[in-house]
Amino acid sequence: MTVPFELVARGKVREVYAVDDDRLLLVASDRISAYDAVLPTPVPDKGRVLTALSVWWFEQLGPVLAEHGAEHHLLAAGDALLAEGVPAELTGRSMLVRRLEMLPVECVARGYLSGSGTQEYQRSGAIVDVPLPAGLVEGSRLPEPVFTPSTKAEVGEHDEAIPFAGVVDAVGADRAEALRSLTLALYRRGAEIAEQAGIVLADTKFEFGILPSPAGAGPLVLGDEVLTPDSSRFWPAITWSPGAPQPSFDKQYVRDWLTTSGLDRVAPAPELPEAVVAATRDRYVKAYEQLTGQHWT
Ligand code: PZK
Repeated sequence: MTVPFELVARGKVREVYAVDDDRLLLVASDRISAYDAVLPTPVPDKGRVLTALSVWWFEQLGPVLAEHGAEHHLLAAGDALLAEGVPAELTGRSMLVRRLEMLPVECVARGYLSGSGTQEYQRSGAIVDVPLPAGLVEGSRLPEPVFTPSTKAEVGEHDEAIPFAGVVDAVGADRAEALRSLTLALYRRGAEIAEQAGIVLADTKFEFGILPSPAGAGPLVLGDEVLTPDSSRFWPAITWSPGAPQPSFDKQYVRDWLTTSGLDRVAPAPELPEAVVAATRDRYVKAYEQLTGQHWT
Protein backbone atom coordinates (compact mmCIF):
# COMPACT_ATOMS: atom_id res chain seq x y z
CA MET A 1 0.00 0.00 0.00
CA THR A 2 1.47 3.35 -0.97
CA VAL A 3 0.84 6.23 1.43
CA PRO A 4 0.89 9.81 0.08
CA PHE A 5 3.00 11.08 3.00
CA GLU A 6 6.66 10.99 3.96
CA LEU A 7 7.73 8.05 6.14
CA VAL A 8 9.38 9.41 9.30
CA ALA A 9 9.71 6.32 11.49
CA ARG A 10 9.25 2.61 11.12
CA GLY A 11 8.86 0.05 13.89
CA LYS A 12 8.67 -3.73 13.68
CA VAL A 13 4.95 -3.74 13.00
CA ARG A 14 3.92 -0.14 12.25
CA GLU A 15 4.94 3.05 10.51
CA VAL A 16 4.76 6.78 11.16
CA TYR A 17 4.15 9.30 8.35
CA ALA A 18 4.31 13.10 8.36
CA VAL A 19 0.96 14.56 7.27
CA ASP A 20 2.10 18.17 7.78
CA ASP A 21 4.28 20.15 10.19
CA ASP A 22 1.92 19.54 13.13
CA ARG A 23 0.46 16.11 12.50
CA LEU A 24 1.56 12.51 12.03
CA LEU A 25 -0.23 9.39 10.79
CA LEU A 26 0.43 6.20 12.77
CA VAL A 27 -0.30 3.15 10.63
CA ALA A 28 -0.54 -0.26 12.28
CA SER A 29 0.16 -3.27 10.06
CA ASP A 30 -1.09 -6.86 10.35
CA ARG A 31 2.46 -8.02 11.09
CA ILE A 32 3.07 -9.94 14.31
CA SER A 33 6.29 -10.47 16.24
CA ALA A 34 7.21 -13.39 18.46
CA TYR A 35 10.48 -14.23 20.20
CA ASP A 36 11.88 -10.90 18.93
CA ALA A 37 11.29 -11.75 15.27
CA VAL A 38 8.69 -10.40 12.90
CA LEU A 39 6.94 -13.37 11.33
CA PRO A 40 6.46 -13.51 7.57
CA THR A 41 2.75 -14.36 7.93
CA PRO A 42 0.37 -11.46 8.66
CA VAL A 43 -2.58 -11.84 11.02
CA PRO A 44 -5.64 -10.48 9.21
CA ASP A 45 -7.30 -7.55 10.99
CA LYS A 46 -4.59 -7.22 13.64
CA GLY A 47 -3.79 -3.64 12.62
CA ARG A 48 -7.45 -2.63 12.65
CA VAL A 49 -8.14 -4.33 15.99
CA LEU A 50 -5.15 -2.76 17.73
CA THR A 51 -5.99 0.65 16.28
CA ALA A 52 -9.62 0.37 17.44
CA LEU A 53 -8.43 -0.71 20.89
CA SER A 54 -6.05 2.24 21.17
CA VAL A 55 -8.76 4.68 20.10
CA TRP A 56 -11.13 3.16 22.68
CA TRP A 57 -8.51 3.38 25.43
CA PHE A 58 -7.73 7.04 24.63
CA GLU A 59 -11.44 7.72 25.28
CA GLN A 60 -11.52 5.65 28.47
CA LEU A 61 -8.43 7.35 29.85
CA GLY A 62 -9.63 10.91 29.19
CA PRO A 63 -10.74 11.53 32.80
CA VAL A 64 -7.43 10.26 34.24
CA LEU A 65 -5.48 12.51 31.86
CA ALA A 66 -7.70 15.50 32.75
CA GLU A 67 -7.19 14.96 36.50
CA HIS A 68 -3.47 15.23 35.88
CA GLY A 69 -3.70 18.26 33.58
CA ALA A 70 -2.52 16.05 30.72
CA GLU A 71 -3.82 15.34 27.20
CA HIS A 72 -3.51 12.69 24.49
CA HIS A 73 -2.30 12.97 20.94
CA LEU A 74 -5.22 11.42 19.04
CA LEU A 75 -6.95 13.79 16.61
CA ALA A 76 -8.94 11.44 14.38
CA ALA A 77 -9.27 7.86 13.19
CA GLY A 78 -11.43 5.83 10.83
CA ASP A 79 -13.50 7.34 8.03
CA ALA A 80 -12.66 10.91 9.14
CA LEU A 81 -9.18 10.27 7.72
CA LEU A 82 -10.48 10.10 4.15
CA ALA A 83 -10.74 13.91 4.20
CA GLU A 84 -7.02 14.06 5.03
CA GLY A 85 -6.08 12.04 1.97
CA VAL A 86 -5.55 8.73 3.75
CA PRO A 87 -6.26 5.85 1.35
CA ALA A 88 -9.50 3.99 2.20
CA GLU A 89 -7.56 0.72 2.67
CA LEU A 90 -5.66 2.32 5.56
CA THR A 91 -8.26 4.36 7.45
CA GLY A 92 -9.21 1.46 9.74
CA ARG A 93 -5.68 0.94 10.95
CA SER A 94 -4.51 4.54 11.10
CA MET A 95 -4.55 7.28 13.73
CA LEU A 96 -4.03 10.96 12.95
CA VAL A 97 -2.11 12.41 15.89
CA ARG A 98 -0.56 15.65 17.05
CA ARG A 99 3.15 15.84 16.37
CA LEU A 100 4.93 16.02 19.71
CA GLU A 101 8.41 16.37 21.07
CA MET A 102 8.67 12.85 22.46
CA LEU A 103 10.32 12.43 25.84
CA PRO A 104 13.28 10.00 25.66
CA VAL A 105 11.98 7.48 28.23
CA GLU A 106 9.66 4.50 28.09
CA CYS A 107 7.17 4.80 30.95
CA VAL A 108 6.59 1.23 32.13
CA ALA A 109 4.05 0.33 34.80
CA ARG A 110 3.91 -3.17 36.29
CA GLY A 111 1.19 -4.59 38.48
CA TYR A 112 2.45 -8.17 38.16
CA LEU A 113 5.92 -9.67 38.05
CA SER A 114 6.91 -10.99 34.64
CA GLY A 115 9.68 -11.35 32.11
CA SER A 116 12.65 -9.04 32.61
CA GLY A 117 11.03 -7.83 35.85
CA THR A 118 11.24 -11.35 37.29
CA GLN A 119 14.86 -11.72 36.17
CA GLU A 120 15.83 -8.45 37.83
CA TYR A 121 13.91 -9.40 40.98
CA GLN A 122 15.56 -12.82 41.26
CA ARG A 123 18.98 -11.20 40.88
CA SER A 124 18.51 -8.29 43.30
CA GLY A 125 15.11 -8.39 45.02
CA ALA A 126 14.25 -5.18 43.20
CA ILE A 127 13.57 -3.82 39.73
CA VAL A 128 16.53 -1.46 39.44
CA ASP A 129 15.83 1.00 42.30
CA VAL A 130 12.30 -0.19 43.17
CA PRO A 131 12.46 -2.68 46.07
CA LEU A 132 9.93 -5.52 46.15
CA PRO A 133 8.90 -7.85 48.97
CA ALA A 134 10.43 -11.32 49.30
CA GLY A 135 8.66 -14.42 48.03
CA LEU A 136 7.37 -13.21 44.66
CA VAL A 137 7.38 -15.52 41.65
CA GLU A 138 6.79 -15.16 37.91
CA GLY A 139 3.20 -13.96 37.57
CA SER A 140 2.76 -12.68 41.14
CA ARG A 141 0.53 -9.67 41.67
CA LEU A 142 2.59 -6.86 43.21
CA PRO A 143 1.41 -5.22 46.44
CA GLU A 144 1.22 -1.93 44.52
CA PRO A 145 1.87 -1.14 40.85
CA VAL A 146 5.42 0.12 40.25
CA PHE A 147 6.99 2.55 37.78
CA THR A 148 9.99 0.90 36.09
CA PRO A 149 11.10 3.24 33.30
CA SER A 150 13.45 2.23 30.54
CA THR A 151 15.53 3.86 27.87
CA LYS A 152 14.40 3.76 24.28
CA ALA A 153 16.72 1.26 22.68
CA GLU A 154 18.20 1.58 19.20
CA VAL A 155 16.68 -0.61 16.49
CA GLY A 156 17.42 -4.28 17.22
CA GLU A 157 18.35 -3.62 20.85
CA HIS A 158 16.25 -4.22 23.94
CA ASP A 159 15.02 -1.39 26.14
CA GLU A 160 17.11 -1.10 29.29
CA ALA A 161 15.57 -0.45 32.68
CA ILE A 162 16.82 2.73 34.34
CA PRO A 163 16.52 4.17 37.84
CA PHE A 164 14.16 7.04 38.54
CA ALA A 165 17.22 9.31 38.71
CA GLY A 166 17.79 8.52 35.03
CA VAL A 167 14.35 9.92 34.23
CA VAL A 168 15.18 13.03 36.29
CA ASP A 169 18.40 13.45 34.30
CA ALA A 170 16.51 13.06 31.03
CA VAL A 171 13.48 15.31 31.63
CA GLY A 172 13.99 17.16 34.93
CA ALA A 173 12.68 16.45 38.41
CA ASP A 174 9.21 17.96 38.06
CA ARG A 175 8.49 16.26 34.77
CA ALA A 176 9.87 12.94 36.07
CA GLU A 177 7.51 13.04 39.07
CA ALA A 178 4.61 13.88 36.76
CA LEU A 179 5.48 10.98 34.44
CA ARG A 180 5.58 8.51 37.33
CA SER A 181 2.33 9.74 38.84
CA LEU A 182 0.47 9.78 35.52
CA THR A 183 1.88 6.44 34.35
CA LEU A 184 0.72 4.73 37.54
CA ALA A 185 -2.70 6.40 37.44
CA LEU A 186 -3.24 5.35 33.80
CA TYR A 187 -2.10 1.81 34.55
CA ARG A 188 -4.38 1.53 37.60
CA ARG A 189 -7.41 2.66 35.60
CA GLY A 190 -6.52 0.42 32.66
CA ALA A 191 -5.97 -2.61 34.91
CA GLU A 192 -9.27 -1.96 36.69
CA ILE A 193 -11.18 -1.84 33.40
CA ALA A 194 -9.36 -4.92 32.09
CA GLU A 195 -9.99 -6.86 35.31
CA GLN A 196 -13.73 -6.19 35.02
CA ALA A 197 -13.49 -7.76 31.55
CA GLY A 198 -11.65 -10.87 32.76
CA ILE A 199 -8.22 -9.77 31.52
CA VAL A 200 -5.14 -9.27 33.65
CA LEU A 201 -3.19 -6.24 32.46
CA ALA A 202 0.16 -7.41 33.85
CA ASP A 203 2.21 -4.46 32.68
CA THR A 204 2.33 -1.81 29.99
CA LYS A 205 4.47 0.84 28.42
CA PHE A 206 3.39 4.40 27.72
CA GLU A 207 5.17 7.06 25.71
CA PHE A 208 4.64 10.74 26.38
CA GLY A 209 5.54 13.93 24.61
CA ILE A 210 5.00 17.62 24.92
CA LEU A 211 3.67 20.00 22.32
CA PRO A 212 6.48 21.87 20.62
CA SER A 213 6.46 25.35 22.12
CA PRO A 214 9.05 28.09 22.64
CA ALA A 215 8.43 28.09 26.40
CA GLY A 216 8.61 24.29 26.52
CA ALA A 217 6.43 24.03 29.61
CA GLY A 218 3.27 22.61 28.07
CA PRO A 219 1.21 19.72 29.44
CA LEU A 220 2.27 16.08 29.15
CA VAL A 221 0.64 14.44 26.13
CA LEU A 222 0.06 10.69 26.00
CA GLY A 223 1.28 9.41 22.65
CA ASP A 224 1.88 6.19 20.76
CA GLU A 225 -0.57 3.27 20.98
CA VAL A 226 -2.09 2.61 24.39
CA LEU A 227 -2.86 -0.57 26.29
CA THR A 228 -2.76 -2.84 23.27
CA PRO A 229 -1.42 -6.39 23.40
CA ASP A 230 1.69 -5.07 21.55
CA SER A 231 2.49 -2.52 24.28
CA SER A 232 1.29 -4.58 27.24
CA ARG A 233 1.03 -8.08 28.66
CA PHE A 234 -2.58 -9.31 28.58
CA TRP A 235 -3.31 -12.55 30.45
CA PRO A 236 -6.65 -14.34 30.63
CA ALA A 237 -7.76 -13.86 34.27
CA ILE A 238 -9.26 -17.35 34.30
CA THR A 239 -5.89 -19.09 33.92
CA TRP A 240 -3.82 -16.70 36.07
CA SER A 241 -1.67 -18.89 38.29
CA PRO A 242 1.58 -17.42 39.64
CA GLY A 243 4.68 -19.62 39.68
CA ALA A 244 5.20 -20.14 35.97
CA PRO A 245 5.04 -18.06 32.79
CA GLN A 246 1.43 -17.06 32.09
CA PRO A 247 -0.16 -17.78 28.71
CA SER A 248 -0.38 -14.64 26.61
CA PHE A 249 -3.95 -13.65 25.73
CA ASP A 250 -3.08 -12.98 22.10
CA LYS A 251 0.18 -14.69 21.09
CA GLN A 252 0.04 -18.00 22.93
CA TYR A 253 -0.95 -20.07 19.88
CA VAL A 254 1.92 -18.57 17.92
CA ARG A 255 4.47 -19.16 20.68
CA ASP A 256 3.25 -22.69 21.37
CA TRP A 257 3.38 -23.61 17.69
CA LEU A 258 6.86 -22.14 17.23
CA THR A 259 8.12 -23.95 20.36
CA THR A 260 6.58 -27.35 19.63
CA SER A 261 7.84 -27.13 16.04
CA GLY A 262 11.33 -26.35 17.36
CA LEU A 263 11.27 -23.16 15.28
CA ASP A 264 11.31 -20.61 18.12
CA ARG A 265 15.02 -19.86 17.72
CA VAL A 266 15.53 -20.13 13.98
CA ALA A 267 16.16 -17.44 11.42
CA PRO A 268 14.38 -16.67 9.23
CA ALA A 269 11.14 -16.98 11.21
CA PRO A 270 8.83 -19.52 9.54
CA GLU A 271 5.42 -19.04 7.95
CA LEU A 272 2.58 -19.82 10.37
CA PRO A 273 -0.01 -22.52 9.61
CA GLU A 274 -3.46 -21.21 8.64
CA ALA A 275 -5.05 -22.61 11.82
CA VAL A 276 -2.56 -20.76 14.03
CA VAL A 277 -3.20 -17.53 12.13
CA ALA A 278 -6.97 -17.97 12.45
CA ALA A 279 -6.81 -18.77 16.17
CA THR A 280 -4.56 -15.76 16.75
CA ARG A 281 -6.86 -13.43 14.81
CA ASP A 282 -9.72 -14.72 16.96
CA ARG A 283 -7.76 -13.87 20.10
CA TYR A 284 -7.21 -10.25 19.00
CA VAL A 285 -10.89 -9.90 18.14
CA LYS A 286 -11.83 -11.52 21.45
CA ALA A 287 -9.61 -9.11 23.38
CA TYR A 288 -11.32 -6.18 21.63
CA GLU A 289 -14.82 -7.54 22.25
CA GLN A 290 -14.15 -8.56 25.84
CA LEU A 291 -12.59 -5.22 26.77
CA THR A 292 -14.90 -2.84 24.92
CA GLY A 293 -18.12 -4.86 25.14
CA GLN A 294 -18.56 -4.01 21.46
CA HIS A 295 -19.00 -6.52 18.67
CA TRP A 296 -16.13 -6.58 16.16
CA THR A 297 -17.27 -5.75 12.62
C1 PZK B 1 6.61 9.17 17.37
N1 PZK B 1 7.31 7.10 17.54
C2 PZK B 1 7.49 5.72 17.95
C3 PZK B 1 8.25 4.29 16.04
C4 PZK B 1 5.67 3.78 15.35
C5 PZK B 1 5.93 4.58 16.42
N2 PZK B 1 2.70 12.02 18.46
C6 PZK B 1 4.01 11.84 18.09
N3 PZK B 1 4.75 12.91 17.77
C7 PZK B 1 6.02 12.74 17.36
N4 PZK B 1 6.60 11.56 17.24
C8 PZK B 1 5.92 10.44 17.53
C9 PZK B 1 4.57 10.53 17.96
C10 PZK B 1 3.79 9.38 18.32
N5 PZK B 1 3.20 8.44 18.63
C11 PZK B 1 6.45 7.98 18.03
N6 PZK B 1 8.03 7.66 16.57
C12 PZK B 1 7.62 8.95 16.47
C13 PZK B 1 7.21 4.84 16.78
C14 PZK B 1 7.97 3.47 14.96
C15 PZK B 1 6.67 3.19 14.61
F1 PZK B 1 4.40 3.57 14.97
